[in-house]
Amino acid sequence: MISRIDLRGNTLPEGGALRDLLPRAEFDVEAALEKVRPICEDVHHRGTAALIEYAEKFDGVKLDRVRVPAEALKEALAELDPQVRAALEESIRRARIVHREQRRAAHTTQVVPGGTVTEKWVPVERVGLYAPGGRSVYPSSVIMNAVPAQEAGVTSIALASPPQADFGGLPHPTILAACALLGVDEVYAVGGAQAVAMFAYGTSGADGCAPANMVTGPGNIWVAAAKRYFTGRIGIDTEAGPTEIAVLADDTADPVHVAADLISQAEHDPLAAAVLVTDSLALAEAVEKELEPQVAATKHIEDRIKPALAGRQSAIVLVDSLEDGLKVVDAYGAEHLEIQTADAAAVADRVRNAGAIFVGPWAPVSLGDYCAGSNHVLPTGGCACHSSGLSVQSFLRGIHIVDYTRDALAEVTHHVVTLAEAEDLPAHGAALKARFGWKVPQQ
Ligand code: HSO
Ligand code: ZN
Repeated sequence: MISRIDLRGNTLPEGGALRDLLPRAEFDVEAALEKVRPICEDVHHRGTAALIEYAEKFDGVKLDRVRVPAEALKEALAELDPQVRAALEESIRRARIVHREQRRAAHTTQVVPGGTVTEKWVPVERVGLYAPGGRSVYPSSVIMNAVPAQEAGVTSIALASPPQADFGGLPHPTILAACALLGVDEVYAVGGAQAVAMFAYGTSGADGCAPANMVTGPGNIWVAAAKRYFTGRIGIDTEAGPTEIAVLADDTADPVHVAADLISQAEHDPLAAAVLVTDSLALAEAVEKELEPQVAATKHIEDRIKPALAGRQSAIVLVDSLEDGLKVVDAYGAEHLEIQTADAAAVADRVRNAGAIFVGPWAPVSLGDYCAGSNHVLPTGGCACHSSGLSVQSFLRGIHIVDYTRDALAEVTHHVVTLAEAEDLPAHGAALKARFGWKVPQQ
């Protein structure tokens, strides 16, 4: 069901070669780009009329408007199962606790007497959130996108989600209910690349959507391609690829837990990656054995879990020591990394590359997916080596405010003029000299 990569008895390959041992599944955003380009440009030129046509073509729904009326949000909340409502509220409450603490106050640094640089943090003005429909109707992802934006102070937040034929052309009711709980009341029944285009360009008319400065939220390959298409024009979160879990475990780990956690993320997608890295052959064998009955007992067996576990993106990697295990997981840079070892906190402390780290036996990835308080929008595909998950910081811009007195400027002018001349940019130096009678002030 899952392949083994035995690295024992060998010196580990370095960096890139080590990473290549665990290739990610093919997720060709570049190829999808060609297909989304005309869709995005069509939305640019024809606005809502194009959105309505694509709803019919891709979602099989005839719409006469794309903006979801306020009553539909209220109704979805009224009809939400009370237990689901309670769980969503708890998820929101915990996410708010964590994200509120990420806010940053302005900070002023005195560089020299009379010379200060202040960094102030300003929220993005308008954000478009995307929530997928189809196989991945995740109200939890609406929470994970909306809460950091709201806690950052973004005042204008809109959400787009595909119209569903089964729900009268509205987005899925749990998505609408989650919006109502979060206080997101501007919602559009628009899916795929066309939703990203709607946010990027804006649309006009009574049913129009104002352009957004940033678009975040998970989506399929078309959404990822549209985000790439608009990179540079609007802000985006990191491109979301298939979900992945890595577990670094020793012989103290419980194979039942490890198998359950690997399956939990394989459940998302046939391209999902589940990787166990261990120095214990006994654990590897026990997990292999445990996977069979657990997979057989779950729901999405044939369409997602089996292909995900059997794919070359998933494996059990045997290493000589935890030390080597740390090298492997650092080279891999998993979206989610569980540490299931003795003294797990100390091992977790040594990890450098992971989207989020889950420590010990009582912090499974599924907790983080819903109710840990942490964010579940995390870098995939090895992007954890250079990027972070979604946070309040994602929706803030740090602006430097430079404030110097005459004396403070005079004192440093000779250095500025020297550097300007060294770069053959004399007008740069002149801008300072103009303030001192076209001379460099004496030191
Ligand atoms: N594990 C997914 C998020 C998710 N899980 C949503 C359940 N619902 C990517 O981090
Ligand atoms: Zn998940």
